[in-house]
Amino acid sequence: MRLGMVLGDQLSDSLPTLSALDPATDIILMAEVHQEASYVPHHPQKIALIFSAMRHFALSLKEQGWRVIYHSLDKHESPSLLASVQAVCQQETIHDVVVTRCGEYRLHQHMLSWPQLLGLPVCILEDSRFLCSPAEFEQWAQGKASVRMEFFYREMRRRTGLLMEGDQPVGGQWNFDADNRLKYKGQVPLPPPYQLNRDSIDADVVALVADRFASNPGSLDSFHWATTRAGARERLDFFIQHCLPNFGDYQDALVAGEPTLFHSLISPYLNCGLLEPMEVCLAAETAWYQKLAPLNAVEGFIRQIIGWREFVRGIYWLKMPDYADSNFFDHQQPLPGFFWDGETRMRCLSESINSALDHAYSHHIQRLMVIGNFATLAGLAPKLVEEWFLAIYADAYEWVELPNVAGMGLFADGGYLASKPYIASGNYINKMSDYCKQCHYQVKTADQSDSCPLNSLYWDFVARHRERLAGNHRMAMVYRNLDRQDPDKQRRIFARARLLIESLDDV
Ligand code: FAD
Ligand code: DLZ
Repeated sequence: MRLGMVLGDQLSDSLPTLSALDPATDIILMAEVHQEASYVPHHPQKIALIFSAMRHFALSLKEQGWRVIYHSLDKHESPSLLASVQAVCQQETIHDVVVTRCGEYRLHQHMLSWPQLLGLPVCILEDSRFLCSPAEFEQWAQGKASVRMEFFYREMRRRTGLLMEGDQPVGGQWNFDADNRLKYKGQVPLPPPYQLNRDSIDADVVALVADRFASNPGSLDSFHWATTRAGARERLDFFIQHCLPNFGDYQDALVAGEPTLFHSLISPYLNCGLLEPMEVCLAAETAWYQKLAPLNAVEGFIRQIIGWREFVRGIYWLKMPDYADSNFFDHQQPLPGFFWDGETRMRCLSESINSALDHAYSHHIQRLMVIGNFATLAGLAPKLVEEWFLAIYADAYEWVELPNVAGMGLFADGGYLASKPYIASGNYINKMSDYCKQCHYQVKTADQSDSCPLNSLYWDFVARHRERLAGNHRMAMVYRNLDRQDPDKQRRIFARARLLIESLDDV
């Protein structure tokens, strides 16, 4: 008989492993294992989501007639996925093992050694739940010194037919991003609160995680993730009805006390398999055809999924393992303690990091223009920032986290993914949010002892990295502005930046 291993982020009925096997003769193995639960200090909500979703998925496979062996951490403690497979192979007559290509390089490499370690053939199937395979991406990227999402995205629009009229984009434009930059000032009501029903599987898992991962960073109190396919689909439907119409306009907005705004909160479900990219995009496209949401919202949303999501995955598999060592600016600063406890007087960071600690979620602009921006300007070591992002978000798996953090957030890859660093002074945060008016620091100055740290760090960063960045034509204006600064003021700005960098824990 054949043994199919289903991982915690492979919870899809369409998984190639399931299509390759026969419920009448073959076995499925799923295992909660110490190694996967602890290779970074995952947020307890992330572990609870994955374990509970795994248990629900195992149940649904059994209902469909599969024989499922399930190793739960409380009843059958297993150190690793391999150890779980070995345990089953000792009890059953297994002729070969079938897996779908996993999401992370470290595990993929390990699985390549499984045939030798198990003494059995191991068949690794391509993951058909993505719209572009690593081989197809490699072919597209071939010969390009750097890659740009926009051109990849157009290919994906043509390939999927989403929002297309023949070979042209509907509305005559591929990208409506320029329309999607409004500050939110209550122009439209926020979505209503979203309620989730919990069952005894969720309760058991939450108790287990509270007990076993008590010292991991982040709170379990507001565990708010759906753990079934039906729950994830309900969340998608809620988004389409209540959030999508305003998703585009306020996509980049930041509002104190409102960590989710009009965002979908579906990335954890897409990434663990409870939702599939095409069904999500079709739901959004249908809303446009039915005139329930405007084109700037629907195009913007679909672009995130068939564009950014597939694009970063392509980069990950193309560039690993070297990508994980990227450090273009040679940044070495340790992570300030407030990344783990949220205690900082910078309102923008406090809002974004506390959202992550409380909910295992922050939205894109919080991740990019607040946390990533600060990490870049303050010179934090990419490896430490990457580990934090991988640990803290419910949607974080290295294939999607690493290119977003190293490539988009930190420009650590020197511009392979992004054409310039995503950096900004407090002015940008003030333009897009209501954070600054409630902040301890003054956003209008850069050289005073109470000036917004982003302002001082911004100018210090661009000056410090002139050699690396001045040749980038998209940075030309920034360097012109730097060179126009009053020299005395500039000295004070740099002095303040140095003080800040020496005491990052205290900002
Ligand atoms: P929405 O804003 O509603 O967007 C819809 C969907 O588009 C998301 O659910 C997601 O699947 C997809 N999407 C949007 N942007 C991206 C992107 N840049 N890359 C991949 N998919 C995208 N996303 C993750 O899924 N896991 C991560 O670990 C992760 N780490 C990030 C780290 C940094 C520094 C940055 C800048 C971005 C990161 N992202 C990550 C991308 C993005 O921030 C999240 O996908 C998004 O915030 C998830 O919330 P949402 O479902 O409400 O998204
Ligand atoms: C993230 C995660 C966690 C926390 N625990 C498990 C687990 O116990 N068993 C499992 O099969 N998968 C888990 N996962 C997801 C894996 O880490 C993921 O499959 C790999 O990182 C590859 O993407």
